[in-house]
Amino acid sequence: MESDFPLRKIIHVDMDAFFASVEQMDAPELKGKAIAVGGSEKRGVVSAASYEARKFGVKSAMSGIQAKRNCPELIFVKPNFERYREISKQIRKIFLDYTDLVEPLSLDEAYLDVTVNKKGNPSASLIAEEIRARIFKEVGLTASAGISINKFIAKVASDYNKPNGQKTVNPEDVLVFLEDLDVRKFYGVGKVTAEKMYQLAIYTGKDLKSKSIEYLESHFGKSGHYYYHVVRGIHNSEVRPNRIRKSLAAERTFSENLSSEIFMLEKLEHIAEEVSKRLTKNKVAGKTITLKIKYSDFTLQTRSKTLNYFISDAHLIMDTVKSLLIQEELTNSVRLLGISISNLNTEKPNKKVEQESVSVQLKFQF
Ligand code: DCP
Ligand code: CA
Ligand code: CA
Repeated sequence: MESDFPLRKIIHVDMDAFFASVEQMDAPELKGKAIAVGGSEKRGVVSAASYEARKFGVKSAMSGIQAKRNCPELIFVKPNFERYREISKQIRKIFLDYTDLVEPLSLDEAYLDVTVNKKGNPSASLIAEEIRARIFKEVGLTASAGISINKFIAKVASDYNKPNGQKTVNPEDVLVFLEDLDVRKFYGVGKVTAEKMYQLAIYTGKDLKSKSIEYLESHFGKSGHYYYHVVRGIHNSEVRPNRIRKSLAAERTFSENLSSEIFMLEKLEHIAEEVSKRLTKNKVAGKTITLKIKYSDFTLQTRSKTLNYFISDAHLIMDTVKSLLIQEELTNSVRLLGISISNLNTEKPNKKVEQESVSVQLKFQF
């Protein structure tokens, strides 16, 4: 193991079937039942599926219609984000009893650096046990955890014994663990990249490790550099608490691909309103508007425009989004649209973006 840097003890905690488990906890008649949060049997997309529903192949991002087809007894429940945020705060409070180095990745998961911790407990595995037991007792939900020397391995390991389990990858086991790992399980390797790797006969960490950094960079660009290192157990990214928000975004995946720009504009208006609402809530405004388009073949395109003034109003956001949408013809039908706003007025002004500028980038999702 190459270790020119001190070994850290990182825990990744991730709640099990988060939205679905919350709904089952709050409505006991849903316990033990196949439920889907979000979508309906006629339209929309499933956000979360209970473990009972997963047995029938119901998954997040699946259309409601398909989900009902797979599982006729499926019960659809409306999401209640306020409630998920409340629970997210409760679990974060538990984490903070152990360390201040807590980096939330989303509402239901976070990295914790417990190398030095408030309990003086040298065992990260025991801390993870304790945290999971407290989440169960104090919140009423189960969580899973991964424990290892860096964020990447901890994240991958938290899925290993899911649900309600944990997995520790000790320093001496890191290299073997990574070699045996299917590249589809690598954090940062999406569906498209995984397919590309499979086509290059890269199926496992071991295959990945046999490739030179030049080879990986030539096929995967900057990410190649990342893959080359993480597979060798090198991932120095620190656990960063209270990351200062650099952007705000909202997006929607559609159950049917869209090809008409009129329909897209209608969807984008809702997304712009959501972004605007969140900007207002956070008392910020931004200058750079980015339109994200994921095509039906999973390629991802982003188009951005930087204004020379800050905006937060939904109509103003939409004006820019419209110009970005018509800027260039769409190459395919669209499965996801998103809007993000960055260059927020909470940041120090950046000289480079003071000018109005437009940029287009085409890349694969990873
Ligand atoms: N979510 C969503 N849309 C998606 C994926 C997830 O709205 N495409 C929401 C619902 C999930 C929550 O985020 O409950 C957490 O996502 P996870 O990927 O962690 O999935 P779950 O917690 O539902 O399941 P798991 O037990 O596999 O972690
Ligand atoms: Ca989860
Ligand atoms: Ca998660």
